Order: sequence, then structure tokens, then C-alpha cells
Amino acid sequence: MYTQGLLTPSPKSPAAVEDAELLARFQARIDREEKIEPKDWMPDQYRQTLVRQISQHAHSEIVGMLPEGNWIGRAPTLLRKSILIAKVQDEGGHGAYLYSAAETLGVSRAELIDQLLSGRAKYSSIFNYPTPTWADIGAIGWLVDGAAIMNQIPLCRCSYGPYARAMVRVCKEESFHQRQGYDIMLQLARGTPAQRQMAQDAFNRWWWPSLMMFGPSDGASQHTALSVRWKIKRFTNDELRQKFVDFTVPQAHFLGLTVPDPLLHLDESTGHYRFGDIDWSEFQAVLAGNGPCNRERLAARRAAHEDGRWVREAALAYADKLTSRTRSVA
Ligand code: BYC
Repeated sequence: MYTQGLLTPSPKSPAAVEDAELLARFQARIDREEKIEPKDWMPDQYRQTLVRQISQHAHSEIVGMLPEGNWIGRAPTLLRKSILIAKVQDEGGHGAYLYSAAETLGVSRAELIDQLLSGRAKYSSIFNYPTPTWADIGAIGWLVDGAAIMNQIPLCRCSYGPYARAMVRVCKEESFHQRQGYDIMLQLARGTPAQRQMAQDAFNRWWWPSLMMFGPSDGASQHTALSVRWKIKRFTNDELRQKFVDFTVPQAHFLGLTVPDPLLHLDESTGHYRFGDIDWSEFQAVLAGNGPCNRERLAARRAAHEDGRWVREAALAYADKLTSRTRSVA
């Protein structure tokens, strides 16, 4: 492929020499911490990596509205309901910024949505798990948004300008989301024995899938090396996962919850919590479309897309009307 050619330029062809020079200049800009902007020259593989990651991220935000949206009508108080509505709406907004950031790379939103609805695109594994109790909403906010912050704060320094800038606002909102989740867990943990049990059960359900959110271990991660070189990713998957564990375990202890991992222990010599093996077969099954809710999630997105068809058609008809009016005046 073109860019792979760039990465190992053949000295024979003049085009390859020119490409190698472009690539060297591009890497030098990255190394100087300059932001790459949409109209700047970039290797094809840099563009493709960003389209892949940003669109998967956008899809995750949109699909991520479903497990929590499921609880809007059943939130225990009016205050919790209004907070949850705001949170789910924020996630929709994050999806919209991210689709816009992906569009700056020359791909259309319609094409990306088609990839999601046809099942060709990936979105975060975490959103293929069910939310059977109110405590699951607390666990999502605390753990899933907590993991998201850990992963996304470094993305505010991503080398691609539009993605980095979108992440600044997303991260501010995610930290509010994380706090609201922790607050739900705190209230349940201080509640009746049944409420404490509900919190523990939800924690048991979400702990391991949250660790999987960070992606395959570094040895198995196909994209990390290049993404780190291009400063799209600032940390590897395992580095972020470890930071998350170190940050979250003391929060679990404060709640009085037990981390569902018999091998978890503090390594005094490094100050890091060591944890047991992740079940990667479960992760692979979810990625292959066989998680507990994959089919349900895609079916819900397809139905929402169909339900919204008349809105898109009306908006387009209105835009056409405005354009033809402007033309007839001119
Ligand atoms: N789930 O080489 P790797 C949110 C895929 S939204 C599914 O390590 P990379 C929130 C990966 O795509 C959270 N697939 O890849 C929303 C690749 O597949 P392809 C979403 C995964 O890109 C609502 C393959 O496995 N966050 O927080 O270097 C409510 C090999 O992986 C997953 C983002 O999207 C996974 N967990 O690293 C609440 C953040 N992990 O494309 C919260 C931006 C890996 O080769 N994304 N794969 O077919 C990233 O930081 C990186 O893309 C990842 C993966 C760390 C996720």
C-alpha cells in the first residue's frame, strides 16, 4: 500500500524519495508537537488510522446511549432522571463532534453510519452488556466513564488538531459523568443491605468488561506502535489499563466493595495493583458480534435510523427550498 511504501521507501524511485522526504517532514512536525490540520499533507495510513479510531469512537458514543437510555424512564427520583437525561444527551453530542472530526479527513457521515448499521464498523465492546438494575447505571458512570477519561485525557494531546480539540470538551463532560456514577454507587453503598448487594453485583458485572475497554494487551495490539509514533495515542493499552486499576481500586475500597478478582493485590515495590488475567476469549466473542447485547444494540440503532428518516428528508427538502429561493432572487 502507498503509505506502507512510505514507511519502507525504495531508494530507486524518485517518487519514493519525495515521499520519504514528505514523511520525514511530517514526522518532524509530530515530534515538535505541532498539530496536524485537515488541509496539511499527511500519510494515507495516518488518515486511515484516524478515520478508523475517530469513527469507532463516535459509534461508541452513539451506541453508548442505549444501555443508559434504557433507565431514563425508571430512574428512582426526578433529580436522577434529569441528570441521566442530560448525560445521555451529552453522549449524543460527543458522537456528533466526533463524526464532524472524522469528516475533516474526507469521509462522509452517511458512509460512517452505514458502516455502523451494516455491522462492518466496530464500537466499544463495553456497550454490549446489559443494565438489569439501577446500580448498573452507577457502575457505568463510575467505571465506564472513568475508563473513558483515562483513555481520552491523553487524546486531548493527540497530534490531529480537530480530534484533540473535540476531546477537550468531551473530557470535561465525562468527568461530570464519572462523578454522577460514583455518587449513585456511594448512595447505594451507604444504603440498605439489599442496596449494597445491588452495588456489588453491578460492580462484579462491569469490572472485567471495563478493563477490556482499553483494548488488547500490548503484545496483541496491531495499531499501538504506529499510533504512538504518530502521537495519536500517547500511552499503550496496558499502560492506561494499569493507571485505571490503580486509580479505581481505592475508590472501590472507599465504597466498601470487593473487587471481583482474587488475584488483585498491591505490589508494594512498584505501588501498582497487580490483577488477574483478563478473559480475552470473552473480548473476542464480543468483538465478533456475540456479546450479550450486540444484536439488540444494532437492531435499536437501525430502528432509530429508520424512525429518523422523515426528519432527514424534511431537513433536506427545506435546505433545497432555501437554495432554490436564493437562486431565484439572485
Ligand atoms: N472494543 O490495535 P488495537 C465512551 C479493536 S466511548 C471494540 O489496540 P487501537 C462512553 C480496535 O479497534 C468509548 N474494539 O487498536 C460513551 C482494533 O480493531 P480494527 C470509546 C476494540 O485503535 C458513552 C483491534 O481491536 N472510546 O467512553 O490502537 C457512555 C485491535 O486493537 C476495543 C474510544 O473509542 C474495544 N474495547 O486501540 C459512556 C477511544 N479495543 O480497527 C462512555 C478512542 C480495541 O483493527 N479509541 N478494539 O478492526 C482508542 O483509544 C483506541 O482505538 C483503542 C484501541 C484503545 C480503543
